[in-house]
Amino acid sequence: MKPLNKVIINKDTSFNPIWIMRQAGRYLPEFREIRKNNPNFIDLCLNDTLSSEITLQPLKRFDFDAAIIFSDILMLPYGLGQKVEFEKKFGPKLGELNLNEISNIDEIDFVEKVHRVYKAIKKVSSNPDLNDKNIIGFVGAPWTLLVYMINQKSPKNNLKKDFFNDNFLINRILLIIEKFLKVHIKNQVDNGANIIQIFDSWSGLLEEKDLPNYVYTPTLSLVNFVKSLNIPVICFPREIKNYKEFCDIVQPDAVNIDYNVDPKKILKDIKIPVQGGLDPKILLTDYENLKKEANKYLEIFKDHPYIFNLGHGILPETNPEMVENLIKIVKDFK
Ligand code: 1CP
Repeated sequence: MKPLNKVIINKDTSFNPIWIMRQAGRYLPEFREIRKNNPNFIDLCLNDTLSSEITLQPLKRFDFDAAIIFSDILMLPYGLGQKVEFEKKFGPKLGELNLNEISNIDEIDFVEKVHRVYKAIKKVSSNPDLNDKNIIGFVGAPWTLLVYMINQKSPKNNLKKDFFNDNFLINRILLIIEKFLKVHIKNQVDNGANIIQIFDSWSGLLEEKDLPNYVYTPTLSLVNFVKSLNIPVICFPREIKNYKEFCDIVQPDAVNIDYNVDPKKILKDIKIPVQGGLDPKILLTDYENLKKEANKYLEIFKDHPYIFNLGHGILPETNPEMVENLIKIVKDFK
């Protein structure tokens, strides 16, 4: 059995597997080297030779228990024909969203645009060195994708003023997103992904009254879909105020927590396996502090099925040596 499945399915508490969000990325010099010569980020994700190599980079250095495929949640709008670009120091920049156009996209058009992501997963999953590792496929949650597609850039500062103006449009787009997320998930699984993580990076932007329509209902539909494929599903409803309510309604197989929540409260409230929590900024401090903070999570969850991870993606300025230290701390704990 794969390490994450032992925890998620068997509820094994005798060890804590570890992987980290954005483990394939900018903190690694070998990634920056490839990135330097590949200025177009989407093209890089669609280059299955390079994207499979980037996926493997952190596993060559470190004893992680899972590979997460090098791609992006914004491959979905890209596959639907919306323009997606990444600008240095600015982040994602999306083109105008045309409902007529995305309504006319069919599954074949979509898969044709993104099939190289699946080819990369196939390459990674058929690598015998990864036989005892999980291969994590992922998608953005419908709400988070809706945010990028309508807002056309990161909502870091705020959502467009007229974001919620056209309810009809929003609900139509949500249904289209949900339909193609299922296509995207199915193809990742068919090519060897054996866990799916759903990233809802912007669920914290919503008021409580809007959660059922934008988060709970569409995410539940995806969670049920992944379960129907007999694959575990991990949800990350980042900065949601009520993780318990989310878990009660959406019922993922495991939940990733962000670094603002109190792990003791999570332990009390949540029965399903937990992943993550450590603030990525801790990796910018020193060994002693890292040990203290990592041990806090390991202690709190010592009798609860727990996958070690961060409370958000690793920061680009992280020293890879600190990742090495973290893995050792986690592996030596039990
Ligand atoms: O070199 C670069 O400039 C590219 C940086 C980068 C990388 C390495 C982006 C742009 N995406 C990725 C890869 C990526 N994105 C992965 C790969 C696998 C791994 O984890 O190693 C994953 C899982 C994602 C997921 C993703 N993309 C999320 C969800 C997680 C999160 O960070 O909240 C989101 C919101 C995105 C959008 C996105 N893509 C890239 C950036 C910088 C962003 C965030 C922009 C913003 O702040 O809104």
